Amino acid sequence: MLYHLLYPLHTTFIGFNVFRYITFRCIGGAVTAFLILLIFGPMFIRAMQRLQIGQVVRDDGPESHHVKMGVPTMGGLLIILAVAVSTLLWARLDNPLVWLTLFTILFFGSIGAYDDYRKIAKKNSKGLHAKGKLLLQVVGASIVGLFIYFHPGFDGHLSIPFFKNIYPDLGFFYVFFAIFVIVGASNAVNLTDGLDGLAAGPTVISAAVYLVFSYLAGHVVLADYLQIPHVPGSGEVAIFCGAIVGGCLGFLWFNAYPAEVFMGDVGSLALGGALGAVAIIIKQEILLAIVGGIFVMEATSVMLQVGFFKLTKGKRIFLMAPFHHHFEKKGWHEPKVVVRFWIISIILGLFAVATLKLR
Ligand code: 57M
Repeated sequence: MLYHLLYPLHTTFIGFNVFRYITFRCIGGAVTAFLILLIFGPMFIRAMQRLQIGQVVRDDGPESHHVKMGVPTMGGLLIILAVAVSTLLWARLDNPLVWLTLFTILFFGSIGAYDDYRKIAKKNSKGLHAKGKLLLQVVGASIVGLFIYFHPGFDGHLSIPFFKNIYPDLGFFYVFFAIFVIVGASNAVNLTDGLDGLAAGPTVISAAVYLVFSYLAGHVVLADYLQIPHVPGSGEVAIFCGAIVGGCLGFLWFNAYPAEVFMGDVGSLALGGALGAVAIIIKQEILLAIVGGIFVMEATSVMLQVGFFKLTKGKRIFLMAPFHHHFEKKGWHEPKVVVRFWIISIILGLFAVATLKLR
């Protein structure tokens, strides 16, 4: 919005020229989202306490989690609000890709909010039925997939990190692939969100890496030089990524151990879905498995554990899945698990950036 309001004034005052630059608006978006969380976070937490919107902690989890009963949840509402407000303020509103990212975060956030509401309103309820939740996620992801498919200049090729000469064309099947990526990312972030700061940290790192890639993909010269797909208009998506970075950093301020607030499904499903959608939009889908390696590892640990558990009628690979619980059960303190997962996430993020030159 600021671009449309202030950039035209650059003929009167040259300083307004900065609104033309995506880099400047990315920083603006990140700072705005961060400040929204920092300023409204305490009010939000107090309101949730007053409304008794607190976490219902399952008693079959690690014992150290029992003290978390009643911690205010649904902090994701504030993250989504911050991301939406700062994207609307700093991005160009004549760009359909910006609206697509906003649609995704709101759609997946609504699924999560409904799920959280059911868990909180009916204490001890497991929330939305797994099949119903999956169906809604598939609906949301299909809309994104079809939008991309019918978007002018659609390209069904996949870009494979490290291999510049291998780019299989999926044609219409790209829509199904997009559904898989978005739904998978949404659920993987949700599974990861089980320790203080564990989902928000890697989300900051993933969004920061995608900020860089979105900017590069939108820049015809840089994209050509780095041999990555050029997606016209995707530079504006970098502003959305910047808002996620700022919003999640602001959230982390309160979610750091010992957490004063959890993001709830409203946050985890929305952020995961948003990361998946960005990966699809800028055609760096496979890269998400590297950047979001922590989310992939967490989801894989659940699949292995559940599969093995069913196959052997009760035996386990990990002491508990998702595997952050495994380390807790082994006696690691919660912040140690979280910081070590962050370290892995940072290394994976740097590795993902390195793929730009290693091809
Ligand atoms: C939701 N939710 C957290 C919070 C957060 C198939 C199965 C593996 C699914 C899985 C599952 O349901 N995962 C998704 C995980 C919950 O956090 C809330 O949920 C939101 C995210 N969706 O924002 O609102 C708890 O996580 C802790 N937490 C923090 N800090 C945070 O910042 O400490 C969350 C955020 C909170 C809090 O304790 O209450 C959750 O873990 O429930 N199921 C599981 O994860 C369960 N695993 C399991 O049953 N494993 C089995 C196998 C055979 C399936 C096994 O390994 O034996 C575990 N989760 C719990 N207890 N709580 C184990 C049992």
